[in-house]
Amino acid sequence: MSDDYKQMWKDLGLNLEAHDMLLNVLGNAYKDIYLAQINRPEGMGYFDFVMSEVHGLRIKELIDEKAQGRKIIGSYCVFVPEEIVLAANATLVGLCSGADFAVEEVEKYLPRNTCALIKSAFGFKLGKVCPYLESADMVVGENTCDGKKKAYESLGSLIDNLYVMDLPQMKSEQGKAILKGEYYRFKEAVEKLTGVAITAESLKNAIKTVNAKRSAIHRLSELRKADPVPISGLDALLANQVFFYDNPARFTESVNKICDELEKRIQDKQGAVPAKTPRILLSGCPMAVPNWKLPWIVETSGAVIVGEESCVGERGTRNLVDESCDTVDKMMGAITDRYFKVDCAIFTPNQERLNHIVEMAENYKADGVIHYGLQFCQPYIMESIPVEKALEGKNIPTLRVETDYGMEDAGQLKTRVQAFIEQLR
Ligand code: BJ8
Repeated sequence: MSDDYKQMWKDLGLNLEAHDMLLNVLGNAYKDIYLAQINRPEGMGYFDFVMSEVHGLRIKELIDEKAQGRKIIGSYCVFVPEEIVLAANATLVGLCSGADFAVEEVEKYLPRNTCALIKSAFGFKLGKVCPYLESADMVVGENTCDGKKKAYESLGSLIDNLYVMDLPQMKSEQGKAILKGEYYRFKEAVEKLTGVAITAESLKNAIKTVNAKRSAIHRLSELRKADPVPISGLDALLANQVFFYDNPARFTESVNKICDELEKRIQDKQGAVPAKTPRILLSGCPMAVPNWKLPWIVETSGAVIVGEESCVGERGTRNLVDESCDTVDKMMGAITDRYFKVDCAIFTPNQERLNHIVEMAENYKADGVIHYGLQFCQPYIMESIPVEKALEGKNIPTLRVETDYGMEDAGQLKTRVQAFIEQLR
């Protein structure tokens, strides 16, 4: 690592020793899992570069933006509208992380039976290892599951710029009104932070930018319906993960470039794996970098992942904001309409999600579904039972998996996944 980067991390207040440790873990996992793959599209070179510079060049870009007066806003949930952030001339970055860190310290703040995603957010703060978090001028927490909701009360004592967004729990008209009210409150907070008043023009442009980013991901997803599938699930997941912190325009361009290549691969019947390889749909909790454990197990056990029903995947990216509105109020309404369709398991009842999983399994021609629940995640683990029933009703085999970020259960998981794949053949 260059001395410039070291100085930059030091200026951000990172613990350099702990941060080096984290980068080593990340680099080794990437090498073992990603660079070990064969038949990768050439366009994935861009994502290899992004990952090698994830705490380097991208952070430097953010610091340069800050020097020019632009604000950085961090978020832990796909309910935080990037459109509003961009329209106020700020940058949104995802903060969820997929690795355990500073576990002992974390357990001074949170009970042991808290999901790994929440613990990891605390670990990255307490260990002082996340340059995204440390460069954020505002961090948005959202009242989704009980774990996050209560955790933000403690996180507020560690982060002085925490903003909490309330969210409804039911998909009713009142629920939508709550969300809309919260989006207006957020708009005001962002305008106050940046000193920039959002106009119809800036909001329209922001909607177009985010729609373009989501459309590129939709295009990528569409191409995964082919057999042989032209890209591995691991690579597609990586694109979905990078979605949260790359520059939006550059990300869109890079994903579209890969799609051009994948279209050519499909014409040539060239796959990331041979035709007729068992196809898996993953469904459940989000997988943040570097949480690649389950996809890696699946794809080294003779199957390929063809879709993710996840917030780091189709649940987070499907649906665009209507671009035809011409006033800020109408656009705020269109933004609310789009986000209100996100079928997170915190909603009750949540039939929409069950329908969407069945629909995805059919559309992506999945031979089976693996439902992934993070240990202690009540909403998704409870919902995994109705999910399994809905899929059983359509004769789609399902495997329910509960795990965390540790590797202790990798062997046992692999045995279960292999047996499931065997049953699909
Ligand atoms: S919209 S899925 S990103 S809340 S895994 S912290 S649910 S106990 S992450 Fe999420 Fe927004 Fe919903 Fe999506 Fe709680 Fe479960 Fe932990 Fe979770």
